[in-house]
Amino acid sequence: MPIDRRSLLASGALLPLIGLQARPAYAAEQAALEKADYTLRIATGLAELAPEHIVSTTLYNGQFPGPLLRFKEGQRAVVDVHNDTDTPELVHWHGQIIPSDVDGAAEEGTPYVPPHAMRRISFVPKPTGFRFYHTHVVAGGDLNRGTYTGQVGPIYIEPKNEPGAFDREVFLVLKECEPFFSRGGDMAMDFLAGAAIKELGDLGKKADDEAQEKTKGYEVGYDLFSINGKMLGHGEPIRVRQGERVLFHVLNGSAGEIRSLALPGHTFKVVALDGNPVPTPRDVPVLWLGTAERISAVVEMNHPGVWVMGDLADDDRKRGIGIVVEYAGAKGKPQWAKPRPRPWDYTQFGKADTVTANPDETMEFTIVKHNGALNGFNRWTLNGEAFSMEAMKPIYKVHEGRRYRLKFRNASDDIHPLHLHRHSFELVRVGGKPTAGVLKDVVMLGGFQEVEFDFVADNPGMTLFHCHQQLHMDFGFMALFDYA
Ligand SMILES: [Cu+2]
Repeated sequence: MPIDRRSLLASGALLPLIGLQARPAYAAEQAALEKADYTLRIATGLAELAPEHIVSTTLYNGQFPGPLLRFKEGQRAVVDVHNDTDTPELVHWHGQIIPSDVDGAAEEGTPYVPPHAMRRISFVPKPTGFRFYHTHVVAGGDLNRGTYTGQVGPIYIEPKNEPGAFDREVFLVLKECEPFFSRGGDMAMDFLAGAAIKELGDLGKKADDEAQEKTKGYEVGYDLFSINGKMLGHGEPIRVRQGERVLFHVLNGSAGEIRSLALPGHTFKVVALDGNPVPTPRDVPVLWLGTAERISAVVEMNHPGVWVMGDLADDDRKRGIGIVVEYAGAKGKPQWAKPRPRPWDYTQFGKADTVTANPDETMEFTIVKHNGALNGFNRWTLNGEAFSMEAMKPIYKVHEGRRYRLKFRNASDDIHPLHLHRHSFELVRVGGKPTAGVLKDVVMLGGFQEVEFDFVADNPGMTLFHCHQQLHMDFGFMALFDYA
């Protein structure tokens, strides 16, 4: 009797003999028959932020921001990524603990989606909560590439049991458009808790003195700002009823800006940071989010009116970064009032008992800015080394199962949203204060400050660490970890 492949595979008893060779072929065949859970199509398109402001950029499925993708905990997901552009693309599944070949970073070995081609991606989504997806290509000096485009979208990974202490969920994606190069910026810098460390200031001054270029490098500014793809006053308002508890999932989808968000007369009860529930939920008047950070916060709608929920920066809010919140029955022009400033302190959401497990190893990184060192762009070094996109060398080795403490010392005046791929980390010390129990994948490090966080090496494979400011990561601020 001739044995064809089908009957061979159908005969369970033979499977162990076929072993590893036959399985991938079988899996690929099965996958081809399977319908993808989601299809993402990367292509240029138009985003109408307002009738007078229509932007041409690269989008997912022609939408800005990209569609909300919902996954289920523990349930394998299949996503087809079509690249209709002329350049290679990568979709990064930010904040998920998944293998390197699907994570979406070339530095980790994820294959690109070639121009005018499709790549099928499959992974088991985790951890639960608010995550997001975005492009992970290098932009360098091209403001039509990378996260300067409209390639960003929210993800929610549904837990098997949702506590659900809210009436309604609203996702907010904060994002800028029309980037341009400038010298110097006007970003808020004084909102983080903690004080500058003199030694780091001295190190920064030394680097400034040694720099051949005496002018600071380029920064990126933006003309237009949006929430959920619309400038303030141009999208649908968030319609609420008195007494409602609204759970906001806020994502800073910027390429490099820090954002704040306030709703006059209301407070946010922060319940999760980067999608991970915090040990101590707290009421705050203003949310602060570094690039790529997410905050989930409940607002009790107990102050009827028509309000502007917006950024504290007047210029940016006037150019679009806000959304109207309208109570049922309320009328009139949307009102804005700036809340009194209060420092943003991650440790307030931590455990009262601040004892964390001891690390097996500590690694220290000193961050230095070299003004205008790369054709007018600032060059960034970690312990004297700028990441080389050519060499892509994993300098740092970790051992599976061990707990690592990473200590970052910032000898620059910039705030850096530090991001570790494929792992969550626990904050240990921020702005001089110890903490425990706050799990994140991005943390802002203040100018001339230090931050310490721990991660357990529990997801083997190449692992990228970088500053989430596109302009910083493209000019040296990256490091690659590999499992020994
Ligand atoms: Cu940075």
